[in-house]
Amino acid sequence: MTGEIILGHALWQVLTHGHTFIPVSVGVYGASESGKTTLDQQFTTRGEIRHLDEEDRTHHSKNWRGIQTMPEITRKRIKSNGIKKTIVSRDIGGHTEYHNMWLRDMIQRKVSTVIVVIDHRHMTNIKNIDNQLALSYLVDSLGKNKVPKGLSFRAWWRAKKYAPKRIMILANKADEWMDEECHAQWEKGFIARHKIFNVFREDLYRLQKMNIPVVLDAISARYGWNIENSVLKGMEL
Ligand SMILES: Nc1nc2c(ncn2[C@@H]2O[C@H](COP(=O)(O)OP(=O)(O)O)[C@@H](O)[C@H]2O)c(=O)[nH]1
Ligand SMILES: [Mg+2]
Repeated sequence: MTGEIILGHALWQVLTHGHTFIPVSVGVYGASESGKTTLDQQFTTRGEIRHLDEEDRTHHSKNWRGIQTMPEITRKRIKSNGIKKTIVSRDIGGHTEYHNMWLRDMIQRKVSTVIVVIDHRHMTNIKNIDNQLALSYLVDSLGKNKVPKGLSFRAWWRAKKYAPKRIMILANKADEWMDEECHAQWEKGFIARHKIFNVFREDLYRLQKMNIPVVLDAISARYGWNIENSVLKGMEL
């Protein structure tokens, strides 16, 4: 009797919310210290995330063939304004020696949504181009259909045709760089025009040419501001 009720309930869940349980493969990439690990923890835990120090930076060891071992994949439920989704991602480091892991992750898991986490370091120091390098690595690789090391034969085959469905560029640490005027701009839906994104415009046009839609938004991973909302909104594209 109760069994039937439970089964009935499960069936009802699948029929009404089926799509929310189909996990979306999300790839989170970006320069070291832009806030990828904090974002990963925000998806899992929510609330204020403790400050992460140098010893918390994400690193990966190599196997006997000299290929870095991928971290575990984790599943997270996100919701905003009544929309729910399950996302699957893993937390990869941002140092340049890990850039090829981003590409491998994208192709291996057929990532449909790429999130590039940037911060405001290029505004506080125009000589710092970490954020620009991270994005152009991805754009270059997609443009050339670059095949990373360490793929299985099947994934290698797929690599030549792979492209994500959308790319989201999330300007993190908004608690530090967003002022009143900018917040008003964000509320009106014009955050894409903010100067924090100016250095990326060339790469954004390149993505447009590849028919990959790009969404720009501001977040604060550490304080949990506009996280789930921006990601779910971006996925509608
Ligand atoms: N102010 C502020 N700091 C943040 C935010 N997100 C991350 N951080 C800090 O930025 C540093 C790097 O974060 P981490 O998540 O380790 O970056 P990762 O190297 O990209 O994984 C840490 O000191 C975090 O506490 C944010 O939204 N606001
Ligand atoms: Mg990290």
